[in-house]
Amino acid sequence: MKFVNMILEKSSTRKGFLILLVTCFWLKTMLAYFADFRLGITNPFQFLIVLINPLATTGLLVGIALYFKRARFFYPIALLISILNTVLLYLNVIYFREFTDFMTVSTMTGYSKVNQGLSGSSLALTNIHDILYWLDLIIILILLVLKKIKIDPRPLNRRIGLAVTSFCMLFFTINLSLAEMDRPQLLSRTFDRTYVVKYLGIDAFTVYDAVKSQHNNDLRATATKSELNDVLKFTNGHYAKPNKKYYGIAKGKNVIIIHLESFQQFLIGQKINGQEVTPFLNKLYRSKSSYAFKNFFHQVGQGKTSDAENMLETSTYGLPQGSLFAQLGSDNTFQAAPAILKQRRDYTSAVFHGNIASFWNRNNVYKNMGYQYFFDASYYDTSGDRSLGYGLKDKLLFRDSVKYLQNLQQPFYVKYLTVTNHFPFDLDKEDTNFKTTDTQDEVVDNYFLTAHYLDQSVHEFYNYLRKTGLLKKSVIVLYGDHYGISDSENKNLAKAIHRDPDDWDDFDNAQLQRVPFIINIPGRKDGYVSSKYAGEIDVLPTLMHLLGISTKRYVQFGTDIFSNQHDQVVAFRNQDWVSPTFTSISGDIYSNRTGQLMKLSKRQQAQVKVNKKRVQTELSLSDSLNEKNLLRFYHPKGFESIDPRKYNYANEYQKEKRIEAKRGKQSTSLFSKNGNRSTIKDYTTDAPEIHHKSSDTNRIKITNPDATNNDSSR
Ligand code: GP9
Ligand code: MN
Repeated sequence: MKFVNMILEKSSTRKGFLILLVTCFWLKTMLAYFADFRLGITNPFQFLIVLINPLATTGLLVGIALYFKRARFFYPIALLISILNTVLLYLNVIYFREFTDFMTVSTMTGYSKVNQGLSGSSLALTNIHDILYWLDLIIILILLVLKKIKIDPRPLNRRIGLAVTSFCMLFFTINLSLAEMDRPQLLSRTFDRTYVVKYLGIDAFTVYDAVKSQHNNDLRATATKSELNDVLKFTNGHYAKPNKKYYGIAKGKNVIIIHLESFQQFLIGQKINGQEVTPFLNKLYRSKSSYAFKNFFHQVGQGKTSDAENMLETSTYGLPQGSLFAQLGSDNTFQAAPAILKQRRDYTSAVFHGNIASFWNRNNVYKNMGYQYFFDASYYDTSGDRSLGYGLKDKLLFRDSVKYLQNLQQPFYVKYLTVTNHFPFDLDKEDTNFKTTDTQDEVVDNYFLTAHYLDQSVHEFYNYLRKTGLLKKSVIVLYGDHYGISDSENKNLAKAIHRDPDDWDDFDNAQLQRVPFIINIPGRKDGYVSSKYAGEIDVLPTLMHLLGISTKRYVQFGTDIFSNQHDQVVAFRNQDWVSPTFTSISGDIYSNRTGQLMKLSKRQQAQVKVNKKRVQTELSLSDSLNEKNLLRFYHPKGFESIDPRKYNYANEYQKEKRIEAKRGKQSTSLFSKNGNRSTIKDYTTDAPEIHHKSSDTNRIKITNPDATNNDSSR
């Protein structure tokens, strides 16, 4: 009682009243953080940041009341701000329960087509403890009415208002610096909305998102159709017509894209202590049924995996800063592979990925791309040692996806996003017995371990494909999305790959941006390793032509690699570029033959100028297309716009089963074709985890990848 009286007494001064409001809001935020959101706190430092992050913004907001002298303004304003702040917090709580994501400004204003905001179902999303979000305000109001908390008529000096505002701003700066220490480029890269909330709180996230979406909206509002014409002029002029020899050679086949996380070309054929690191992929690379490319480059920017996905599926570039998926993907118009294949050849599309759906904003982007199914971490048992930093281990991803893969209608277009071979390349001891390098650089040594593990994972999956007959009905596309070893570690890597570290320079760094690109069409006998220069931007037109689908009508920046008109100048996102002859780094031109800086002849100068101009034009037109969302003005023949509201990634398995049942004898799923028998027993894996008993199945326990903080380029 004494304690209560003390609080009542203290709260009867203006200062005490504000402290009471801030404390209550802090408590409610903690309730949301720990009972409702899943912020993925992975270390004590993050825990500390989470504890302090609501303070600066709440103080700043509630502190506005200090600028009002009269009690009849001061009190209502302080209360109103607290109520509004609670509304924002609570809406996010409800929203998170439904979408495992935070509300963006475009969702709130109804601008976004993807998330319809909260519908009639919101009542069902309430929880008994929700009363706690409101109880404090109700009690405070009652106490004010009953005059238990007394109105203090004495105004505070205006200087106190200024002092509080300045202090809160300083405190916010400290908060932001701590956040950047743990997660460099937090705001410029926008990996995941969860990150921003975790480090800066809901209020800061909302303001940040509002500024960003205002910027996007401005760009988009002023965009005109004529800007689209500039893009069309370029892409039409750049179009490379298909090579008859390859056009349609994979017609009607299933497409299986295997995204090899952080997998670089130098791994192919690499031996460590006499052992091949990736024996299976090496075989596939050289197989007579594969078209493989040894001068294929990744072209990602800060959006890393998501940029690679975007290029592969839309043949447009990522953005100069940040991730296109995260920044624009929720509201962008895409004319992407899943939609085109559905509309032109009735393909079913699906993504299998063992990380949470909100990472890189995939849950929203995939809808805009027309993906029909998205099997994210929630579809797998990711408990215990089944997952590592970025989610389910690869061997388990491939194996546990069979349950869903076998029920997809054929032909299908599916993408496997692997994760285990990701920085910092952690792997449990039980998952490997590969004897790796001893470079003293743990990152380099571990990289070979996880790459070896990935190789085995793909091998096991291939065995399954062969056993079930899927293999010969499919074209399998394998590619590395970007580097795993960053430039700062390349010198340590040099030793391991038998190169001289003292001789290492920017030219060598650029050459290491090669990643494998293998198109495996089982049954073909004319495969080869091509030395043509190409990049991720070229995959979509290449693949579509193999499937016998013309691409002339679409806006695509890449060109079919098999075409005689294929453009071999590969643009990097920072405007550097490589061609079969030159490598351009920050304007310096190296000879690919000698690896040395070149003195250019007149003719070479002219060629370099042409290449440079093309790279710059291409990147800037791609940016204008995406930043201004110009594809909304473009209606290629037969392309039906995607309405993301028609897509929903809940209950995917039931959805598959419903379609199977509806189609009955016409069902083309592997399961139906197999006499309604499961093919899971055709899957063999040596993954030790499947023999473990785990107590809590289907719980996402993925830790966020914050170990990456020692390298801001990741
Ligand atoms: C996360 C995975 C990794 O889901 O795709 O993304 P990255 O860090 O490589 O961009
Ligand atoms: Mn990646």
